[in-house]
Parts: sequence; C-alpha cells; structure tokens
Amino acid sequence: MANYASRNDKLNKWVQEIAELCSPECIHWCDGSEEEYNQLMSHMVKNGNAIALEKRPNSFLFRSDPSDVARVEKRTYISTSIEIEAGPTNNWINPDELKNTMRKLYKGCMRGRTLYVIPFSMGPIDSPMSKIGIEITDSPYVVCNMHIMTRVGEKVIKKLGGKGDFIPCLHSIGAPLEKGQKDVSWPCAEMEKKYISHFPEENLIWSYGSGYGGNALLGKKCLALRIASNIARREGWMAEHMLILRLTNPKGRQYHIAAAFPSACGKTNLAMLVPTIPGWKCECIGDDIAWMKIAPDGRLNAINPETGFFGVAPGTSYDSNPMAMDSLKENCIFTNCALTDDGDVWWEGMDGDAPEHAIDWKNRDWDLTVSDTAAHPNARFTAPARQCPVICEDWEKPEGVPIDIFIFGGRRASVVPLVHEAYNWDHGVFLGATAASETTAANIGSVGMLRRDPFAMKPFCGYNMGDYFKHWLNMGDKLGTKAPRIFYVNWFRKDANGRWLWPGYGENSRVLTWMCQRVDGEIGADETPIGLIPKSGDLNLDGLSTDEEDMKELLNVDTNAWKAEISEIEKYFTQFGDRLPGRIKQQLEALKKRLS
Ligand code: SAT
Ligand code: MN
Repeated sequence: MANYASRNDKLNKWVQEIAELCSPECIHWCDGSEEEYNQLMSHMVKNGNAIALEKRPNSFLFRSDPSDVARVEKRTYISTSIEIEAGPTNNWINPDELKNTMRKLYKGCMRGRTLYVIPFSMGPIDSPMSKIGIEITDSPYVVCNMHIMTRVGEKVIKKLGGKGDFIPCLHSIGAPLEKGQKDVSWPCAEMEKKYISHFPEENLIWSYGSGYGGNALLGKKCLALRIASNIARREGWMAEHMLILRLTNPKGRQYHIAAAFPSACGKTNLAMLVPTIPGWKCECIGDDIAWMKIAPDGRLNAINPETGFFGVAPGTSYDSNPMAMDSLKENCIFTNCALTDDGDVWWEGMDGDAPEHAIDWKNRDWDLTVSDTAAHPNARFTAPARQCPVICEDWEKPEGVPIDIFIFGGRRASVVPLVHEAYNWDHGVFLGATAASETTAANIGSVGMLRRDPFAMKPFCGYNMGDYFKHWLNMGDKLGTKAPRIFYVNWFRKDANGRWLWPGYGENSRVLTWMCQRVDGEIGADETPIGLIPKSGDLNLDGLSTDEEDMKELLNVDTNAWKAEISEIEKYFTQFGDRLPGRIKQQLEALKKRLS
C-alpha cells in the first residue's frame, strides 16, 4: 500500500503522540486510492470480517456485534469547560475528567492492530466552505466507509500543506489484540466503555469503543454537525441535519430545498424523490447534512459536505425509493442486512417476496417462521453519491446552491397536519424549535416514543440549544428578505384505526410543488392558528386515490390537541432557562393567543 509523509508539523506530531499512546503494530497513511480500498476489503474478507456479495459487483456485507448497531446518544458527550455551554440537551463531562478517563482507555488500545491515518475533506476540496479533518482509526471498516462518505487521500494532505489546520478525530474500536489472540468478526468495547466525545473549544473529537456509523465515521455527525455547528455559530454560517434537493418546474425554473428530519424519518427518500406530478424534475444534492453560508448576493448557499449515502436499508425498495435502489447496484458496503442463499443482501420491505431462506444479521438461519427480522431495523447501506441516477450535476459546485425553502418535520401519528407554512422567519424558527418526532431505531434506546427534536438537531447540536435558536434568529436578521421560506410537514399522520392517511414517497412532490408556488406568490393560503395551510384545490391531487375525507383529516388543525401541545412545549422550554431567546417566547405567546 502506498505511503507518504505529511509536511504538516502539527499533523505529524499528533500522529506520533497518538501512536505512542495507543501502541499500534504499524501505521498506515491512507491515500484514498481504489487500490487501497480493494486491499483492505480483501483483507477483511479473508479475515472473516466481511462477505463479498456474489450478486453485487465490488460490494460487501458486514455484521456488527449485536451490542453495536446504532449511534449511542447516552454515551455521546459535549465537553466544554463550563457545563451550561453544552446545554440541557447534551451529556456533559468536564474536559479534564473526560480526557483522563479516555486516555486510560486509549492506552495500548491498538495493540496488534494497524493505526490508519485518514486525511479527509468535508466538502469539495476546492470549496471555500470545506473543512479538513484527519481521522485516526484502528478499523479498516471505518477506512473503507470513509472512502465512500468523504473525500480521502493525498489531495487533502496537499491542500493542508505545511501550515494548514485540521480537525483531529481520534477513533478506536477499543479492542486490542494480544499476541496469539484470535480476532472476532466485529471487535468493539462494551457499552460502559464507549465514549463519543467532542471538545468544541479546541475542535477535537475522541471516539472510543464503537465501530458503527455515526459513532465511528467521525466526519459525519461528529465533525460535520456537532463540531461544525460550533464553528458555524462562531463564523456566522449554518451546519444543519438537512437533505438538499433541486426541484425544476415544467418551465425550467429551479428551486432548492433543504429539509430537516430526525434520523430514519425518510430524508434519503425525499432527497431522491421521483415526482408523480408530470413535468416536474427532482435532483439530489445531499441526503443528510447541509453547510450553508450567505453568498455575496445575500442568499443562503448550501453544500453537501459528504460524498456518499449512509442510509437505512429496511423499507428501501423500488416502490419507496427507486433512485436509492439504483445507487446500490455496485461498489457498496452493507451492514447488518440479511444474506440470501444466492449471495445477495436482503432486508424487510425490499420489493418482491421474502426469500425462503436467508442468513440473518446475527449469522443465524432465517425463514418466515422466525419472528425476528432478518435485517436489523437500523441496517445500513453505504453508497457513493455519484452512483445515484438523479444526482444533480451541481452537487459538487464549490459555492453551493441557493436555498429557497426550508422544511422541518418528523413522525407524528396525530395532531400535526400534512403541511403548514410559517407566517414569517421568527415563526419558522419557532416551528423548528418545537419539532417533535416518534423515535426510531437509528439510536440505541426505545422506539416510537414522542420526543422533541428541535431542527432534527437534538442529537447533533454541539452547544447550548437555546443559543442555537438564537443563532437561527440572527441568521434570519442577516438574510432579511432573501431568507428561505419555512414550512413544516408530517407525512406520517394516521386515522383513528392506525391507517396512514398520506401515501408519501413520490406523492410528497405534491406538497413540494405547492411550496414552490407559494414562494413565487402564485397562490394564497388559509390562515390557521398554527400557520398557513393549502387552500382547497391548491394541492395538486390529480390521479391520487386519497379521498376528500382523508384530505380534510390530513390538513385538520385540532385546536384542543394544539392547546395540549402548548403545555408540552412550555414544559420543554423551561430547561433552557434564560438561554431561551425572548423572540421564541413571543412566538409561543402569539400561538397561544391565536389558539384561544
Ligand atoms: O449512524 S448515523 O449517525 O451515521 C445515521 C443517523 O443516525 O442518521
Ligand atoms: Mn442523519
């Protein structure tokens, strides 16, 4: 494998220091090449960590340890010198104490393993909005995933040069190999030893004990959201948990939409939507994270800092997301999916019949008589974004694309209508701040509980959430009349019998095109206490089987239910104390008044 030395003193010193602490067998500087990827993969196949899929060229299946299947929010820390700066929605430990604890864990933790140095760029290398990170890891699985999810290699080292700065991201699976000890297929540490730690005052990330997704691919949630949200606040831009898409109307007018939904609520599906309205086109720019800066023309421009999709596999099908399915044909990594007898992956919700027999994610025989699912509910695919058939030609444009529309949302079986529009920016920030969703399998914890997830950033905001609300208000002040319009959607409303009222997926284009018409001032809207909703006849429902009764229910604003919601919001807000901006309190009072 190729190796090279960096000219950057800070980097060389850091790698040296970590190598002394972690005692790896050897050090490998990643060059990001195909050759490197192939060598690591064949090594992992040989060692029993991965299975090469006969049915999908250059694609591999991994099975994690059953304890290591998702992000672990309860082991995730924002470590600031003063606790209040992390705020009430984050776990906090004092930096000295946390570093002491973790240093003991890191001591000798890479014995018998290779230390990989991964130079990566979040954002196109030539974009002024990009940031360079260096991840040190002892997991070749992480290296291969980082190859797909970020821009890795010598080009990054070159840009860094001798004096350039980077964000150090230290990761270990926390499973040293003693001499003669046989390795397991997914080494990791026990739950109590897992730490996903962020030190925003020094732009530093330390992760220990987990090899899964957001715990281990440190460019994603740790850098691009938790650390970047801190930098963005200091520098006056935004790092958000948002997909980015381009919608083009039949006349060729383009609209750019950025939408925030909690993990596993359909961001990837919406990002690659195939509109069911004739003449409209949708293209994908990103499916998870948006970095946005005010451009010289005063508009808010967004880039996708990533280069891949780390999407939830179960439920993904040609029916729900054909463009994702077509992105997965080759060069992909699958984690915790089931393996079919003919050497392909399978998951619940895939098109067609379930296989008669498969090997489940725990490596056991599986058939339809087994009550457990064959794939883990948070099974994932890692796919190169360039393989998406509807990837936008401008998805790597260094200056990004101008955002017209922000959408917030979540999973709500009741109360929240299909769509409503904010009266103004402050009201939109209030909608983001009060967003709530039923929890999913993307985090280890209970599933299906309603929790407040402001801006879908509850697990990802790297500082006090009250200050984050303030930052949103400040950004609105700076953007003025050029600020994107703000909407709130809920694709998940059910009737009293638990039946979904809205078909979702491609049909969501009907809601998006309504928003575009609103932006252009082509149509009006009905005022309700919670915001503006479509006038009867304005939502294009041509060819849709949803009947009038269901549509009425979908757009219904139940005043009593919303009054109950108000007291929940009030309770929720008390935790922010004097960090809750006065303008958000005013929005709450205004909502109360409209409801009375
Ligand atoms: O595991 S990740 O954090 O990368 C995915 C998610 O929760 O959205
Ligand atoms: Mn996400």
